[in-house]
Amino acid sequence: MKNILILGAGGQIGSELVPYLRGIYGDAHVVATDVKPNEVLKAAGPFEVVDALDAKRLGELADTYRIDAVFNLVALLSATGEKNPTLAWRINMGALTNALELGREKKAAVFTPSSIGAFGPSTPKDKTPQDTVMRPNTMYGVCKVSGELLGDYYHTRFGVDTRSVRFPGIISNVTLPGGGTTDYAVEVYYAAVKGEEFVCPVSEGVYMDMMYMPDALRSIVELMEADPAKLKHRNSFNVAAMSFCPSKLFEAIRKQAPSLKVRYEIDPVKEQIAQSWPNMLDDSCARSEWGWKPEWDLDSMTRDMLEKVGEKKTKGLI
Ligand code: VAH
Repeated sequence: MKNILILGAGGQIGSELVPYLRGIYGDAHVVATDVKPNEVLKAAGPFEVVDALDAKRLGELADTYRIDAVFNLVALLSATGEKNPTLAWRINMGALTNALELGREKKAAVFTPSSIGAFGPSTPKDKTPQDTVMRPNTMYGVCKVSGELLGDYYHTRFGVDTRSVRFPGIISNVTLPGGGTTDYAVEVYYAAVKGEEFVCPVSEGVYMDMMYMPDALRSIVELMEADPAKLKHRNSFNVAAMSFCPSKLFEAIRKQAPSLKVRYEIDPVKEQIAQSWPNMLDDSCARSEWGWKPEWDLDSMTRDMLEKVGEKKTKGLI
């Protein structure tokens, strides 16, 4: 990859993926785009305001910057998608279709994340296989399964180099996530640092796969740089790092921030979604086909999150 175009660069993943990629490939080789201005991303490299649904404008940018890889991060997340399913379908699938068409027309590789949200209540919950039943009951999940099928179609039908991972809930300390079922696992660190009571929207025993952002960023580059001859799968690889429920997370935080106070106010939409997702994925295919291996666990992530979010509080940023 020499010139990468990022769609949806201002979101939770994009705001950290852009600087991460610029550190590897060079600032001028990573073109960040988002539907709204972003001074932080613009300060360090090429940034364009563009709607990912505007195929014509995307084609012009791909020519201007001689793009050879497209990373599509545009998504209305699971809980938001249930509030406006038709909008979620239009945005999520419109952006992905444009990214895949760019890949076909410009002979560019295409990365777009799938999610544990692509699985549903009939999927085996423990050690969820790479290839298994996928009947999600959320619009987000329907978009993710459809996206996986489209990604494989563009590869087999048009030879586009499409690759993807099924991300767990991603924990990060730069940009807060918005509208996701796993957002609680990010928000609680802010409550712990600020000494505020945390109101948890999902029940204490519901397990979900989770991953720290540094592992997520590395998984994207390692997959995109992997030898294509070794890939038996493409869209999308199970990747896993840790699995926990709210009570396990709060226990880990209290080891370092003992005064954390929590109460539960169950959000029925988030609870239903969380209960429909797997407890822990089997990521053996990612490990064998391109060498995936997580580096962060719950305790090391918690130490780093409390330190980084604590620094934001010290600087008056939160
Ligand atoms: C969500 N954070 O909660 C996203 C993610 C696996 C969860 O897809 O919708």
